[in-house]
Amino acid sequence: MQILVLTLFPEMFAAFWSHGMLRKAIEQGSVTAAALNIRGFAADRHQVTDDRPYGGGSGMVMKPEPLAAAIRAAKGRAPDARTVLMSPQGRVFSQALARELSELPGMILICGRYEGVDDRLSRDLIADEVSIGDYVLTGGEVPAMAVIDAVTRLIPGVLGGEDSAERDSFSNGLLEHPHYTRPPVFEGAEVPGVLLTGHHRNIERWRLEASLLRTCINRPDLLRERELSPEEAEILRRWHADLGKLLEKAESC
Ligand code: 4HQ
Repeated sequence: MQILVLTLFPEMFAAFWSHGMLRKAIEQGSVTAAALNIRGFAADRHQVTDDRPYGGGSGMVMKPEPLAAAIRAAKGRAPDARTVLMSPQGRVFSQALARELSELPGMILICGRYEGVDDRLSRDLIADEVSIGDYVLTGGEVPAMAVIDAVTRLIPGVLGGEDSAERDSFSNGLLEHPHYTRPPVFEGAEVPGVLLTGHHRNIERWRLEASLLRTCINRPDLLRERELSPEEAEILRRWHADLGKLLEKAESC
């Protein structure tokens, strides 16, 4: 996948792509990544990229001409890439959207600053708008990094053939089960015994039950939206029966 980022702060991305899985993906050739400075596409001597808002008010707006020139230059370098503006008005980012984007040949991520970009830009130069959530940031750079991180780990070959991307929270609509490593006792807290038995069938069942319990407690909204597997339904029915018995006892109190 070809990734181009348009930003006023390209230096923010240097550390981002030189670490971890993204660095490996780039070395491996599965991903190419570059950040282009929007300022370099401003035509005037002072390379101005912002201006005062029509209609008045506080803050500045990103001028359309440098951004349009930057997007056209990026499209020249990555003709098949989708242009995506990072914006609170965009489609809310999710694992499903990450998967959709991971199937593209490329992404041109446009990062605004100040109050945002001149709205006339969105006409034909911007194919998609993505928000990483309902909170206000100072720029699109952190959202672009979140999108790149979530998307690149789904590109075939990037995770190194492991199945962890598939099992992660949200790829199956449930939160992940808890994880443990050595030592077996940490500050008095033990690792659940079943995980030390080597009984894979029991371990899988324990993990599924732990996933369901976590999701039930922390994110019941996820559980409501989800279609249960027969095994999951069976676990919920058992909880229901166990709670029913406890209630019967409570009612006689
Ligand atoms: N922005 N998800 C960039 C965001 C945002 C978000 C506010 C985008 C500032 C200039 N972007 N403008 N949330 O808060 O994507």
